[in-house]
Amino acid sequence: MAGDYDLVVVANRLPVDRVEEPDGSTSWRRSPGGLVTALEPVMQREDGAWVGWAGTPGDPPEPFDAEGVRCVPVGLSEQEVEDYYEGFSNGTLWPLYHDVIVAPGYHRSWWEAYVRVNERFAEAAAEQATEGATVWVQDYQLQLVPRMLRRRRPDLSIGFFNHIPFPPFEIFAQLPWRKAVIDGLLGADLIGFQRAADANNFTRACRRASNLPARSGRIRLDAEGGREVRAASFPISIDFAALDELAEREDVKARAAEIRRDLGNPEHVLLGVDRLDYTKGILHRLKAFEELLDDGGVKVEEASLIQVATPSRERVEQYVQLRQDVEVTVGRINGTHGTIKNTAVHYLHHSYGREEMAALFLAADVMLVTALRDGMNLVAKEYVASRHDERGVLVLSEFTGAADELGQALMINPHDIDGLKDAILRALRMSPREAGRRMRSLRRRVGDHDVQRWAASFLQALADHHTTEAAVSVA
Ligand code: ADQ
Repeated sequence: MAGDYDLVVVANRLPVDRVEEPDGSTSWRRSPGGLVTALEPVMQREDGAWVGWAGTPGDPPEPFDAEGVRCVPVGLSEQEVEDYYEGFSNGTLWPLYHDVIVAPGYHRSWWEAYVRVNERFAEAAAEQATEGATVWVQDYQLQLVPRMLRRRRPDLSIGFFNHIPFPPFEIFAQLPWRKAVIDGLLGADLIGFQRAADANNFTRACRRASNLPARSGRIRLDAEGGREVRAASFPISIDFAALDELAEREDVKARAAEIRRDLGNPEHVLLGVDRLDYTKGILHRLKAFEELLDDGGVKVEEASLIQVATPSRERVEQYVQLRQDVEVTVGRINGTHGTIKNTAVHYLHHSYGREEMAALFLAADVMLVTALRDGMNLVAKEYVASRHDERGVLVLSEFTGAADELGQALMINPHDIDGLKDAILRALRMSPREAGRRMRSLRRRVGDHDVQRWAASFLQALADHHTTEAAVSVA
């Protein structure tokens, strides 16, 4: 049964959040986030539908229209949230795909829930898509959907984008269901990754785990009449123009000045902004800052570190542990180095609106991105987009996807604490001239490669590939 929509996006979450109005009724508000921004114009132009979970367990609400997009909720039971979402997605795949920073759990009950829930998403997408439609599946929670969808609807053009890294085969090989995951993804026509290295890792996994002929990002499926799947990199980005404009607003600039004043106008403000996640290297960053205070490289009267850590996955064990470790560390640093007047680390376990985020970026002389592994890291790009004044220095981990593009940042290996300390000192002492030169180049890169361009280039590549394949199968 075909539906009405030419473009169907399938993602774990819908692009809207449920809000309770004062009169007790519920409404839907667009959730913050790059994916929504990137896809909204295309979705409105193309008659788009978005299939995803509404964020609360239980029966799903009926499909509805919000912000010009058809939203089709998929339901998850309480148990499925535990097994599919917190379990297999965030307790197995997330650590496995991020260099096993913590040990992944392998539980058959989690896998079974993952398969079942992926079927449900595929079913819902198949019902919405019109004959020959394009379906774009997002991220690691839904890797089986492309194959499940192709079985139901061979007429569709199917794309998949992985927002997180794809690990080297030696790590991926741990996964007891590795062949099923590869087969699930290969239901797509085009599989997009953040970095060329991720696409290579995937191609190699196809060869090693599934014995498939795969070369230069093309995987041939002889069992399907020689159908070819393409794997390539499409580095995601941000809405540069919107953030650039926001950071230029007088009220945002005034707020940035107020933040610095409230900190006591220190000479240097350093900033970290992350989901509270063990992949982000928050503890490494704190350790480097603490050692700089210990050995006098930085003085508490001169420098403040603001660490914004968004609450995340609070029911997953390793996240509970990380939060404790971060809070103990911040407490120790402030206890040792703080004075009545000066606080060394301002730790904020909150979410903020766009204006406040832009003001924080503008207030910071040095942005610290120290992830141990990160698909892209949008925060690095957001900092750059906010610095219309061409000031500020970005310290960036070489283990982020962003490092492939942002060569003018100060690159660091977060495991090398001495190297990280040196980079922080270098950032603090950098001449305005050098900082300006670097920032200009970073801004050019992000400005030219924004999220609109990312979405358009993925969809164009998918259309091109589908046309070529159709021509081959007719010939
Ligand atoms: P994340 O791991 O969530 O994304 P990131 O790319 O940095 O990491 O995106 C986080 C987003 O949340 C940013 O837009 C940031 O501004 C926002 N944010 C963070 N803290 C906030 C706070 N306290 N208040 C408000 N907003 C906050 C995953 C992958 C990344 C990949 C993205 C997109 O792990 O590697 O870049 O998807 O593909």
